Amino acid sequence: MAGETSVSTETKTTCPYCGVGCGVIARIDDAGVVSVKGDPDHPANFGRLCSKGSALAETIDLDGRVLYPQIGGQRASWDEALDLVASRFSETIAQHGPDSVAFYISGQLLTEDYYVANKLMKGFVGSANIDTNSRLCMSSSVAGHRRAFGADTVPGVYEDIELADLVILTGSNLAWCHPVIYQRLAAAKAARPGMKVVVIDPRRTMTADIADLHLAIRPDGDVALFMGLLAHLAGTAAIDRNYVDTHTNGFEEAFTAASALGIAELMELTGLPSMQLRQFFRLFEQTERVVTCYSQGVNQSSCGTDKVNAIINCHLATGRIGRAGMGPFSLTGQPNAMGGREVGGLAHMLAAHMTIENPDDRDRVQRFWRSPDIARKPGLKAVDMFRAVADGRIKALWIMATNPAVSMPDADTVAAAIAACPFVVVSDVLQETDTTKYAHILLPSLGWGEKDGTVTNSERRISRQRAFLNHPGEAKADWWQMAEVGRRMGFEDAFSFPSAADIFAEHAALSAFENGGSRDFDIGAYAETSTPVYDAMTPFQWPQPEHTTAQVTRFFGDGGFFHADGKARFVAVSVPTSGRTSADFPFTLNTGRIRDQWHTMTRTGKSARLSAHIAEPFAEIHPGDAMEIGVASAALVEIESPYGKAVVRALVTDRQARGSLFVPMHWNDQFAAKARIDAVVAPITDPFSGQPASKNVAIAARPLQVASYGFAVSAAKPQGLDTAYWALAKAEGGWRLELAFDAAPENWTQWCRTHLGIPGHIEPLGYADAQSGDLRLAFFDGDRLLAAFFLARQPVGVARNWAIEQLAVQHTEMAKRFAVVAGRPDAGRIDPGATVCSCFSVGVNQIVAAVHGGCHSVEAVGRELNAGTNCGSCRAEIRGIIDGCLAAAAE
Ligand SMILES: Nc1nc2c(c(=O)[nH]1)N[C@H]1C(S)=C(S)[C@@H](COP(=O)(O)OP(=O)(O)OC[C@H]3O[C@@H](n4cnc5c(=O)[nH]c(N)nc54)[C@H](O)[C@@H]3O)O[C@H]1N2
Ligand SMILES: Nc1nc2c(c(=O)[nH]1)N[C@H]1C(S)=C(S)[C@@H](COP(=O)(O)OP(=O)(O)OC[C@H]3O[C@@H](n4cnc5c(=O)[nH]c(N)nc54)[C@H](O)[C@@H]3O)O[C@H]1N2
Ligand code: SF4
Ligand SMILES: [Mo]
Repeated sequence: MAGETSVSTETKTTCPYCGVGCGVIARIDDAGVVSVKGDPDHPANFGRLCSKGSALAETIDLDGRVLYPQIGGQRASWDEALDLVASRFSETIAQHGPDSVAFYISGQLLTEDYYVANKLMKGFVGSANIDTNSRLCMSSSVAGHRRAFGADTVPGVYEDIELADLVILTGSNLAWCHPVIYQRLAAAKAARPGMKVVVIDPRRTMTADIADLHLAIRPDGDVALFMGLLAHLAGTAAIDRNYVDTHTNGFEEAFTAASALGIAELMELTGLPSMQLRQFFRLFEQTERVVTCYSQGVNQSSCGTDKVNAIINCHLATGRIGRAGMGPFSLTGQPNAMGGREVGGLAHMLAAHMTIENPDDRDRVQRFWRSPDIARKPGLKAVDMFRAVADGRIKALWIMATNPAVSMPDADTVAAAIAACPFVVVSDVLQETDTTKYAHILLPSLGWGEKDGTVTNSERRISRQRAFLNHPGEAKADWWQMAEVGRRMGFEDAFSFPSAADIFAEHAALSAFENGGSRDFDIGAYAETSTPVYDAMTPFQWPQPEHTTAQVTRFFGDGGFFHADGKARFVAVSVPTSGRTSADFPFTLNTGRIRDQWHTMTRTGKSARLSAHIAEPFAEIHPGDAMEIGVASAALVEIESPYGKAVVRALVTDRQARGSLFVPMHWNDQFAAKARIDAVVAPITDPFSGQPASKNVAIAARPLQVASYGFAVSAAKPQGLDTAYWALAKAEGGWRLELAFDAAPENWTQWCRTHLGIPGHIEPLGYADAQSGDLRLAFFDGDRLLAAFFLARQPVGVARNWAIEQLAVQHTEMAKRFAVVAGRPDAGRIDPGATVCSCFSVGVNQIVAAVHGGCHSVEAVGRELNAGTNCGSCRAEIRGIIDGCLAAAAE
C-alpha cells in the first residue's frame, strides 16, 4: 500500500466553522492530498467532528479564489493597492473627519487580525466606526452579560452540559449548528437516561428529537416564558436567598415585573398550554443542576437582550451559576466571535473587555498603545453603519471576511449602499461574491489552512489555527493588510508587527495591563509569547493571569461580578409589545441554518457531499398554511415583505408551526435566482444591542405560477441563468440545477447548448410528450454524459442522485443511455434518494430499504450501511426515517 511508505505531515489546527471550536488534525500525504480528522486531545471535541468539519479537505481547492490584489477590477501590485487604500482613507479623514470612514469585519477573522483592525480604527484613526457581523450574531448576549454581570463573561464550560440533570436549549438548533456539543449531550443523556432535555423552538427541529419536552413557543415568547419561570420559582424553595442577598441586586424589581403576568397572559404570549408551562416550571424548580443554552432564537430578536436577561435572572435567583452542571450558556456562532469580543471589535467596546464610555479605560488603552488619539464615543452599529454608508456620511469602507450584501437585513438596500459608496475595499478569499462585486479594491486574503493565529470558542478556550498549506498566489494575512495600511497612514511604530505571535503577545499584555483582577479577560500568562511558544501553544481557557497555569475555570459560583459593587444585577424585563404581522403581511418569517451549509456558502458550497444534503433554498411551511395559500408540496413559493422578495421551494411539513415559514439564510445570487432571504428581512433591531431581528419578520407568501419546471445535471458549470427560478449545487462530477420557466424558449436544445455548455456538434438523445408536456434531453460525448435535462408541467419527479451518478458512469450500451432519457434507474438498481449521511453518501431510499430489511435502530442501520457512524450529524434524521417507516408499517 502506498500509505505504508508515504511520509505525511500532520498539523494540529482548529475548525474554521462554528463556535464549538473543534480541534482538527490536517494531514498531507506525499502526493499532496489533504485529509482531516478530529483531534483526540482537543478538549472541545475529543476527536469528534461534524459533517462540515469532516468535509474541510473538500473546500480548500483554489477554484474561484482571488489570488492577487485588484484595483477597479485590474491586477495591481500590493504596493499600489495598499498605498491607494492608505491615501484614500487618510484623505477622507482629513477632509471629513475620522467618522467618515468605517471597517465592517467578522467573527471569522483570527484574534490577531481583529486586534490590528480595532487598534487602527479606535486608537489611530480615532473613530469607533468598526463593527462586525457579530452584531448580527452575539451582540444581544454581550449586552445581556454586561447588564447582568458587569462584563461580557460566559460563566460556564462545555462539561457543564454533560454534568447537568436538566439541559434547556432555547433558540438553538444544536443538532445542526453546534453538532459536536449536541453529540456530547446526546452521549451524556444516553449514559445517564435520567437527564432531561427541553427544547424551546417554534419549529420542531432535529434537535427536538432528543428532547423530553419540546415547547413550540410563539415567536419571541421567550421573555414571557422566563418571566413566568422567575415568578414561579419565587414561591418555591428553589430560590437561593443567600446567593441573592450576598451577590446580587434588583431581585425585587425583577420579581415584581415578572409576577405581573397571570397564567392566561403567559399562555397567550408563549402560545403554550398551561400543562406544558407548569411541567417546564416544575422541572426547573426541582432540578438543581440545570444549564440553559441559547443561541440565535434568543439573540436575533428585537427583545434579544431582554431574553438573555430573563434567562440569567432565573439562574441568579437560584444561585445556579458558575458551579459544575449549572448556568446560563450562550453558544457562540462563529469560530472567533469570542476572540472578536476580547479585542473589543464591536463599535461600543474598546479592547480587552474595556469600554469606550469609561475615561479610565480610554486613558489606559491610549497609554498602552501610545496612540495619538482614541475614540471617545461608541461608533455605528452594523445596521446604522450601512445606513450611514447609504446616506453618504461614510465615504470609505473596508469590508473584511464577511458578505453583507447577503447577510445584512434589508440586503438589497445594503448592497445598493455599498455600490454607491465612493471607496470600498473588500478583503476576501473568493473573487466573486455578492459583496466583492462592489469592491474598488479587492484584496486576496489567506484562508483556513493558510493562515496562522488564534480563535476563542464558546467556553473561553483559546486554540491555535495553524497553516499547513502554501500561500496561494499573492494572498496575504488579513492582519498584515491592515498593519501595512496603518504603517502607510503614518503609524509605523504601532503597526510594525513581525508576526502573528507578536500581535498575540501584545494583546495578552494589554489584557493584563493595570488589571489586577478588575477585568475578567486576563491572559497575562501569555504576554511574553515568542514565535516558538506560540507555535507550540496548546488550547487553554481564559482567564490565565501572569504566573498562573491553565485550569478549568468557571465564573460567579461565589459571586465576584464585575459591576463596581461586585454584585450581579437582576434586570426587570418587560414583555415585547404585540406581534408584527398584519392583513397584508400575515405570516412570520423565521430564518436560520441547515446542517451542511455555512452562511453564504462561499466554502461549503464547494463540496458536492455537503451540497447533497439539501440542494436548494426552501421554505418550511405547515400543511394547513400551504393549503390555505394554495402552495402544493415541492411547488415554488414567493415570499414578500415591504423590503424585498425571494423565491424558494415549498417544503410542506408539520414540524413547522402554523403561521410561520422558515427559510435558510445561506442561498445567494451565486447559487440561486432570487433566494437572498435577507432582501426580505426588515432592519428592525434590539434597542440595547442593535442586533437585527432576523427570526421574526412579517411577510406575505403566495405560490409562484410558472409554465414549467426543470431539472438538469451538467458536467460543465451552468452559465447565464435567467429563468423564473433556478438553484445550482455542486454535485459529484459536475452540477445539479433546479429550474422553473415562465415561458418556453424557442428551442430547448438550444437553451441547453447555451446554458449547459454543450458543444454545437453534439445532438441530444431526446423524448418529448406533447400531451403531458414532458421533455427529456440527454447529451453524450462518446460514452460520457455531458448533461441531462428534464422538463415537466409539475415539479420534476426524476431520481436526482441517480441522475447525478450518471455523470460519472460510462454509457457504452445504448440501453444505459436510454435509461438516462427515461430518467429512471435500470431494473435492479435503487435510486439512493436525497442524501442523509453526507460522510458516506447514503440516501434516504437506501435507509428505508435497510429498515424494511430488518434494521430497526440507528445502530443497525449503521452496521448495514455505515450511515451515521462517522460524524453522527445525521443520526437524528436516521432515527426519524426509522420511526416513520415503523409507524407506517403499524398502520
Ligand atoms: N450548519 C451550520 N452551523 C452553524 C452555522 C451555519 O451557517 N451552518 N453558523 C454558525 C453561526 S455564526 C451561528 S450564529 C450559529 C447559530 O446557531 P442556532 O442559533 O442554533 O441556529 P439558527 O438556525 O440561526 O436558529 C436557531 C433556532 O432558533 C429558532 N427560533 C426562531 N425564533 C425563535 C424564538 O422566538 N424563540 C426561540 N426560543 N427560538 C426561536 C429557529 O426556529 C431555529 O431553529 O450556528 C453556527 N453553526
Ligand atoms: N436572515 C438571516 N440573516 C443572518 C443570520 C440569520 O440567522 N438569518 N445570521 C447572521 C449571523 S449569526 C451571522 S454570523 C452572519 C454571517 O454572515 P457573513 O459573515 O456575511 O457570512 P459568510 O459567508 O461567513 O461570509 C464570510 C466571507 O468571508 C470570506 N472569507 C472566508 N475566510 C476568510 C478569511 O480568512 N479572510 C477573509 N478576508 N475573508 C474570508 C468568505 O469567502 C465570505 O465571503 O449572517 C447573519 N445574517
Ligand atoms: S461542531 Fe462541526 S463545524 Fe463546529 S467546530 Fe466542530 S467540526 Fe467544526
Ligand atoms: Mo453567527
